[in-house]
Amino acid sequence: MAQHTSEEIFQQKVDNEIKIEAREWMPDEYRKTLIRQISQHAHSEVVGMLPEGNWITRAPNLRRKLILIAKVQDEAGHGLYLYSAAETLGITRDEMYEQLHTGKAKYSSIFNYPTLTWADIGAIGWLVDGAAIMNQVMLCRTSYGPYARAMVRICKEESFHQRQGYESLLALSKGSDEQRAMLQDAVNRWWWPSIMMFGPSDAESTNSEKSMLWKIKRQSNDDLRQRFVDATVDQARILGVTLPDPDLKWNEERGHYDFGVINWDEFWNVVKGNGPCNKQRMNARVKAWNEGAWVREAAMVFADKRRQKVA
Ligand code: FAQ
Repeated sequence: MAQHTSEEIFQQKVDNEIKIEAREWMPDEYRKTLIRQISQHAHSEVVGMLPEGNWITRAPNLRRKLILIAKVQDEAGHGLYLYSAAETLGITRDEMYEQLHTGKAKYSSIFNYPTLTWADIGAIGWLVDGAAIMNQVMLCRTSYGPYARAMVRICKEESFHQRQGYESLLALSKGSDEQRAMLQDAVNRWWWPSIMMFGPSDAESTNSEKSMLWKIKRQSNDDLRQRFVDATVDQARILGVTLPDPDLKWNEERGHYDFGVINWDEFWNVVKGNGPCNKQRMNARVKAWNEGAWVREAAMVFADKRRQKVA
């Protein structure tokens, strides 16, 4: 009988939709790319709290404030599930934070844009959470078990976030001329960065080939981006806003919307740390880490004391 290599057995499991679990053999590159993607995803959730947190004290009424607080807390929770999933692969949480704080690990480009008005909070829910779900639904079926299981709950919460964002924009769309203008301005600023969230084009994506083979990713960056555009155009119509792309039009032959050329220079500039808020975001995270040192220390002492008591 032919002997199978560990790599062949691993690939067969992936091909047969059997989840890979933490203690099983996996190629080093699979482990590495999962740590990279999951930790960057976790960092995105945590940094993603900053632009929204900025509006908690200024939400227009109590209901909106409660919803926003709950949403920001959800994002913290998503970060924690994801850090835990990454830890199962043999990296510590401190190492992941270190990578974020030193700029070695990326986080989503989208969170380097400012939230200038209340409408930006709705636009984040509608467009940013909308793009996030479009990308993340496939991750519920990703080949690595702990990541897939974390994503099930995250997607449920993200889809609620998307709907609350849309509902809050719908309220603005029925409001005064000023409110409608604020809504349009937010959509004008968030549309292109949301399209960019899906990452570079398939031709430029360095990780996709391996990630698709290993079923970490199941759909390409460009396919997901197209699905997002197709789904969003009708929603914009209902809101009564225009999308800031003169080339956006239905293509009967393709059965999809065509859209304009993405400004990839802007995307890479933001990814490399030169976006409007990169420095501000990183300073806020490093400050929170430094100022939280006493909490971590106190928690460790408390845990040690409890352990001693139990023993
Ligand atoms: N920003 O080869 P690919 C959220 C990097 S969570 C920055 O195509 P891959 C929730 C990429 O890392 C949003 N960098 O990479 C929320 C790679 O560099 P590396 C985050 C980006 O991994 C909502 C290089 O470019 N979601 O929004 C970006 O196969 C509201 C080449 O790219 C996830 O992380 C970008 N946009 O595909 C929170 C989902 N795109 O690492 C608060 C999980 C690409 O080799 C409020 N991640 N790069 O140095 C993924 O699905 C994938 O990692 C992609 C990128 C699709 C993001």
